Formats: sequence, C-alpha cells, structure tokens
Amino acid sequence: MAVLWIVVVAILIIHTAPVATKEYYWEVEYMFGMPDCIEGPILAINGTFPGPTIHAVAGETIVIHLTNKLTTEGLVIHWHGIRQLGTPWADGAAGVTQCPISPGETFTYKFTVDKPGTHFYHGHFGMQRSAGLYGSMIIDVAEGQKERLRYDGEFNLLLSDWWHESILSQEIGLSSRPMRWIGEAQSILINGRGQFNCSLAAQVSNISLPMCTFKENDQCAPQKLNVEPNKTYRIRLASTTALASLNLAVQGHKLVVVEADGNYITPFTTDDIDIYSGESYSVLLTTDQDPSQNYWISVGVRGRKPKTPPALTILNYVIAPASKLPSSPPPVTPLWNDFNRSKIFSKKIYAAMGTPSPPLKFRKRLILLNTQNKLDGFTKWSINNVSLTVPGTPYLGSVKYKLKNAFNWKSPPRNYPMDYDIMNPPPFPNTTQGNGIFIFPFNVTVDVIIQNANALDANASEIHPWHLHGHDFWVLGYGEGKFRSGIDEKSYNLRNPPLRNTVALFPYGWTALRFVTDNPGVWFFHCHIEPHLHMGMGLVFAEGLKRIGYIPDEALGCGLTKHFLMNRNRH
Ligand SMILES: [Cu+2]
Repeated sequence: MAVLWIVVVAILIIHTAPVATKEYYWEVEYMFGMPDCIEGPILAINGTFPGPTIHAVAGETIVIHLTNKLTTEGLVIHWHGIRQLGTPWADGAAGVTQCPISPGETFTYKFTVDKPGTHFYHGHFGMQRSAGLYGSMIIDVAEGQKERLRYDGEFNLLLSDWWHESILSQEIGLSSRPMRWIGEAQSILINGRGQFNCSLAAQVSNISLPMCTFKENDQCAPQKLNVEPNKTYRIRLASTTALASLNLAVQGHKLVVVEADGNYITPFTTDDIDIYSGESYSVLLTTDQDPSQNYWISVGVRGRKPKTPPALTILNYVIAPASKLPSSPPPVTPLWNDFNRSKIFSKKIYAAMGTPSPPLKFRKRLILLNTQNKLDGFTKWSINNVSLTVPGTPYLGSVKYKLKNAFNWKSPPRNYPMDYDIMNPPPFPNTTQGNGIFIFPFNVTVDVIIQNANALDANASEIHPWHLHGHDFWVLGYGEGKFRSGIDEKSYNLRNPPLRNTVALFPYGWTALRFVTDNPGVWFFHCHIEPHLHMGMGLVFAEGLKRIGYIPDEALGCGLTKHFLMNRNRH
C-alpha cells in the first residue's frame, strides 16, 4: 500500500511540476494622464501608462486575463512579434482572430513565447493603440541557455507619438467627407514621456521653445539612463508610433545594431538608427566618452515633414550629476526626406549567422499596389484597388466553421494592371471596398511584392511600414520604381536576408518578402500606420485551414460565429 502511495505521489509531482507560466491580471480603463505635461485621457492598464512590461524567458507560457473596464468600447490586445504557433486565436486582432472583448467582460489570452527577443503589445481595435494602449514585452533566452550578446546592463525604450486630439475625434475626422487629416503628432514619447511646447535643450540650442519647468517626479519628466563608464549596455528599442518614422541617436556614442524584430542580425555600427512603426531593435552602446559629462539621447521624426520636436532624454554617467545637462545641442535628426539615406540604412540589415535561409523558390506570389484613393468622396487606402473593411465576424471563426456568408470568399486581386503609372496621381482615383482574403495551402512558400505609388496629391509618396502577424518573413530586397517581374528577382538576397515581422515600403519603390505558410491560422498583414489601416490599408492571409485547432468559444461570441456556436452547443 505504501509503495502504491509513493507511486501516486510521484505521478502527481511529475504532472504538477511547474510549467513555466507567467500570469497577469489586467484591467484596461481610461484615465487622465500627462504624457507630455498636458493633461488628457489615456488608455491605462492597471492604472499605468505605458502598460506593464511583460518579462519572460523563451519557452514560457504567458497567460493574461484581460478585463475591459471601458464603458463604451470593445477591446483587444495584439502581442506584436509573437508568432502564436498553434494559438492563432490569441493573436488579438479584432475581427480577424477574435471578437472585441465587450465592456465588463474578461478574455484570457494564453500563448507560448518560443524565442528570445524585444517585442511589445498594443491595442488592435479601432485606433486604441493611438490612445496609449501599449507596453513592452521582453523575452530572454531560455533557462540554462546563454545569451549570445555580451553586455553589462540593459535599458528598454518604447517609442511612440502623441496627439492632444482624442482618438474618437481623430477617427471621426478620418472617416468624414472630406477627410480631416489628424496632422502631425504634438509630441514624441520615450517610455510614455515627452515634453510639449518646451525643451530640455532650450539653453544649449537655438530653438524657440522655452526651457521645461516640470519637477523630477512629474509624469512627463524624462527617464534618464544611468550608466557607468567603460561598460556595454543593450538598449532595446521598439516603435509603436501611430504615424511617425523615427530616428534615434545618442550624442557622442556609436550604436552597434544586433537585433531586429526579435531576430539576431549581423552586427553593424551606426551613428543613428531609423525605426519605423512596428519595428524593434537592440543596439549595444559602450560608455567610452568623457564620464564627467552627460549626453543627449534624441528621437526625431523622419519620413514626413517634421512638425514635432524630437523627444529627448539623458545618458547619465553616474560620475556626473544627473541634473547636469549636456553643454552642446542634441544630435540633429537626419533630413526627413533623404530617403536614400533611409534605404541605405535598411539595406545594412543582414541576418546573423545561423539564421535559417529562405526557400529558393516561391509557390505563390502576390504583387500588391498601394494606392490612396477616393470612394464617394471619402479618402481611402487600397491594395490592388480594394480597401479593406474588416467584417463583424472574425475570419478565424468563419474559416474554421466554413461560414459562407461571413465574408466574401472570392480572392482579392493578386496583381494590378501593368500599365498603372506609379509615378503620378491616379487618373481614376475611385476605389472599391471589400473583405475578401488570400487563402494559402499549408506549408507553401509565398512571395509578397509590395509596390508603392504616388498618392492623390502630385509628388507625394509615403513610407508604409508593413507588418505581418503570425510569421517572421525574409526581406529579399528593395527596389526603385515598378517591380519588373522576371528581372528584379535576380537582385534578391537569398543568402542572408533578415527575418523581420515589419518592413518599410519606400516612396515610389517596392519591397519583396518571403514566408512559408507553416502556421495554420488567419493573419493580418497591414500598414502599421494607424490612420492608414483605419482607411483600409490592410490584407488578410489564411493558411492551413484544415489544421486550425482549438479556438475558445469566448473568442467568437459575436457576428455569425455567435449564432453558429449557440446552435452547435445546443445539440
Ligand atoms: Cu501606410
């Protein structure tokens, strides 16, 4: 009998051995905050903005019980950069992988973080990300494994842009006829902190802004980075901007770029780093400068005519008093429209040795023309002349349960008319709306060529950072003008292209990427600029439909899936 008990206890111990899990209980609500010293409503998680940092190690399971304490809005959170292998329902894209969580309700996300990397999370319903619904997610190497990067300490900088106009008002404006543009951000924020209408550098620069007068403990006071001399620090960077393309520089210091979107890259040294919305990086910084001084960290706007002053904070050598401001002006952000410089930077990024190479050939290919259009006087963004409208029933449920009427099952166009002139405004700017998706078989290689064009105004073509959910993709190359099928493939980098989840599309050019449909589910692919997505700049990919596994009913309690599940569960 005693032996039997020992066996039973032993079995129990094995089965209850702690599965490494990080569990969080989050409540989201609006509160007043002063991110840039001006008071306004912000979306806070458990009363904090930005939301709490998720810190885990590779292999761990993350469980987040997310309660919607908003009174009039649904809610979801997307875990940006996490591929959701086997858990497509936990991707947190409203209308794509789940229904918005209703006010008062709690939804539980559960997923595994399979590899180390610098990531973040953010709202993915309406424009809630713009209202401050975001935070950092840092995954370290698995227990017992060694981090290949060598550093003595680390910092984490989550970058964003901030408007004083509410997102409700912004959304109404974008959806109005004629469209009312949101304009440029009032402030750039570093870890949720910026300074509106004043400058930390007023005394050393010839800018017209007055010196800031906040107190050390104010919400808008910058977080200084306290460093010791002659050490190496890892600075994790991620941009969750709604609109701005950013550039970060640390006065007097070189940056060695070592990680991009959660993937190690071949290290390279730079004076400053471009960061597009949706991207993340790690840079190594060695504190090899005069330790009796402090140094500016500057984050400025590129890619659009900057009307927002750079965000500033201080690299503080502990020997120097933290309050001591640098005696010279902050680094100047490179010219906003020097796109050549931007391309040179992007093309410096190669995969680290040991990164899987892409398959040499594609099975399916999409050539996607990005255009700005009109629809009955409304302004839209379209891909191959279709502006996306996400339906009320989440695609993931519609495809799993084959709901015929949930969306248009006919594939959107896989190409565009070859005589389209990408260098000029469209002569026929009218577009169409649709909710069709691209359905791929399981485990095939897909190429996506994103093609930029002139917008509605003459001599205007913008940067669009495209983000894919559920995958890392290889960036095979960038090119000028129109992609020439049969010719431009020859310029692809098939040897060591970087793995990313976000990539820039430059004005009047194309970007080519490749991925393998090895993650059954439905995955959003969209411009990470919040107002562009709001105006239809997105696509949806579905893959391995027969292999989509368990989806909790709670993810699908809306639209046609709600009725389907009610009928099914009655029997
Ligand atoms: Cu865009």
